[in-house]
Amino acid sequence: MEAEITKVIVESAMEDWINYGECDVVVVGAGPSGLTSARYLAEKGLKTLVLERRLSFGGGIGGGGMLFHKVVFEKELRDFLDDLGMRYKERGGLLVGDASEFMAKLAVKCIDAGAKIIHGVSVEDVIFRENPLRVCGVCIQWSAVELANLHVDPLFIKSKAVIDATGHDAEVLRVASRKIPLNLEMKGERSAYSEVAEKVIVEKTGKVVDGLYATGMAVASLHNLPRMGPIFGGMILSGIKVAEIVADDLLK
Ligand code: 48F
Repeated sequence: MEAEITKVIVESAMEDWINYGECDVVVVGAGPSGLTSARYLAEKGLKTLVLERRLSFGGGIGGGGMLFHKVVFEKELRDFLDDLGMRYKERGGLLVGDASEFMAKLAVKCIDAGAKIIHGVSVEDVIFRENPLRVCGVCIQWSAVELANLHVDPLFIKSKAVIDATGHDAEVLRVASRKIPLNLEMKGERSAYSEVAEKVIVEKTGKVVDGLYATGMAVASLHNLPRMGPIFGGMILSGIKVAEIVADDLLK
């Protein structure tokens, strides 16, 4: 039986890798903005792959606020949370719920919509072409290799769109800004100003260059926007917005 276990796992995994070697959208990071964007893209019928460095979902959700296991939302998020099946209470003009429930339900919606999520894989670079300049995929590596600091060449995924949903570090934008003539200046995020941050992060969400898009805190790092702490309305609305922009570009 052991031989069969190995064969079935390796064969099935290889089928996925071959199938997703070319896809419509690669979402880098399974935090709130990445899971939300992937869900909406998959719902629109786009072949969507989420690559997540860690072996878990949710990015910054799981830590709640300073490890208190709760996250908050603006009241405008009520319909979104109801659709998610998320339980919450209204308190102090905000909605509050369990971080664990939020990340689990975001992930379930994303997977049920048809997005493929693969854990333990890190995006270390992008693929680009010139004339016209565009991003057309990512270079990937096992996170274990990255953590072990081994010198191992990456493999590649071709895609029509890449979304940086890597959070505060904006890793995809950062590597692209160093290696591609994009004239991108990564200014880094600013100190906390929650109510402003929640709005401008959504306003500034969108395309960076053909084939490359940003959502969530990566947008704050790119545009020098303030941070907001453990309130998640902006992350969700940013994920929905980037999905609309990418779908408009790919389905037109
Ligand atoms: O950090 P993260 O939750 O990003 P987000 O969607 O949400 C930010 C909030 O959690 C919070 C906040 C606002 O409320 O301030 O911090 O913008 O999720 C980012 C995910 O991307 C993964 C990382 O492990 C995390 O799960 N990630 C980061 N870099 C890479 C990556 C990479 N190079 N390759 C693959 N995954």
